[in-house]
Amino acid sequence: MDRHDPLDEFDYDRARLARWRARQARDTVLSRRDFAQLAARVTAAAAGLTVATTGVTAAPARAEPPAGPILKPLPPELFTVYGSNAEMRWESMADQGLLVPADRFFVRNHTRTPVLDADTWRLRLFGTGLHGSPTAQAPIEFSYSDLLGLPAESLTAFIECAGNGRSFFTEQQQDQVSGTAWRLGAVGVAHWRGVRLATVLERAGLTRSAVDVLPQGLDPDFVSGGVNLGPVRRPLPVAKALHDVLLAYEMNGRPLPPDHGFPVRLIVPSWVGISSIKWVGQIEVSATPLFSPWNTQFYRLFGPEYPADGAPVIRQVVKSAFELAWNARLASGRTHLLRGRSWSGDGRIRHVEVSTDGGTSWRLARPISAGTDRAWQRWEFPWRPPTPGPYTLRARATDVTGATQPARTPYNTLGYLFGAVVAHPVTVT
Ligand SMILES: Nc1nc2c(c(=O)[nH]1)N[C@H]1C(S)=C(S)[C@@H](COP(=O)(O)O)O[C@H]1N2
Ligand SMILES: [Mo]
Repeated sequence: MDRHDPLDEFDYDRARLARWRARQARDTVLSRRDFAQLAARVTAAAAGLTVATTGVTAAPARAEPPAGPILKPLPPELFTVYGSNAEMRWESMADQGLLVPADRFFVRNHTRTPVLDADTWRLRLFGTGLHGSPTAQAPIEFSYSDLLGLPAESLTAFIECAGNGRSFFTEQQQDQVSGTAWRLGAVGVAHWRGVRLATVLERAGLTRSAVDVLPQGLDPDFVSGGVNLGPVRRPLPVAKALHDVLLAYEMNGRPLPPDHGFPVRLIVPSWVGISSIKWVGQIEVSATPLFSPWNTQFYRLFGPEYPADGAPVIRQVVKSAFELAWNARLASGRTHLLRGRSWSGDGRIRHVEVSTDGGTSWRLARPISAGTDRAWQRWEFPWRPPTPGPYTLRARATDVTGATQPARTPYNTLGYLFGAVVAHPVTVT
């Protein structure tokens, strides 16, 4: 890369500022002065102005902010990048504990990561499901420090894109589907901390007639097929909203990184990733059901095996993955401790079986540590490959409801919820 390429420099500067800002927030729990200074720098940088502050590189004049859709570094050993999305490489979890560090957590952006200022950020609530039916023009507001002042709760949960595993519809079943061709890396477990959505809804004056809430992101509008569908938003029933949903401001003990929703995102445990709206700016609370393209047009199951108007996509299904590179090379004549993880949107994993012979015979994997309802189960499986050559490894989990990964997932046009056993190729040398 040419160090003096103004485009690269501009990208780098913006990403660096965003990271500096997140670190600053962590270290000082929001020093107002730093935020104000940084906000001035970011604004100036976005406008292409030169800022006379030490340590900040002069940015060239530009009409459009050119930052990439994802701000954090995406080294090829940690990620596979597809446009505005980045998939975690499973081999990068081989030396990790239960949690996925933020540096390798997958990113799914419909557009791009916005750089938001926690000082001026507000969560706005309105709608017919709140006492007095406040309007969008005169909403009930919570600032970032209001949220920090409310009782905090933590939970360890996975977020998984509904399209995780989509490429296997084509690769294993010859089904033609549309969407990002994820393998199994559009999932991650983190420790989230924030305020229960229930707490905020109650303080905002939730009525007993409320049925749906509609959280909406502050990222740019999503344009699909030339049609502007507006900000990313997806309705959530009040029952779920009150049950275990978090308005999270921390991920793994630090302020949310920009790419994962800074300053505040929803965490909707066990449900499809699209429910966990990042950069949430407003929540409509309604006494009548709400709709958005994200529950009518996308994130529905369409296909010959589903009703004409589609079936809803709500919870994630049972899945398993090996902590191995795709086409990993393993030495013959020694025992390898294969490791992996399994998870389900319906609760903890009961057991995991592994096959190293094309699915003919299966043996139980050994669980590593206790499973939890909303995270994944780690497991290991000793394997001594008999002779060199190509092999396929398979893992098949069963959850607490008795649901087991099938051999085939029914086809749906958008390729959601691929839960079938995945054949993971390796080469023994
Ligand atoms: N505002 C907003 N929220 C969003 C999205 C988005 O593009 N914009 N993507 C959703 C999707 S489809 C998924 S799978 C998760 C991904 O979360 P992550 O990027 O933190 O891994 O965020 C969800 N929340
Ligand atoms: Mo997603």
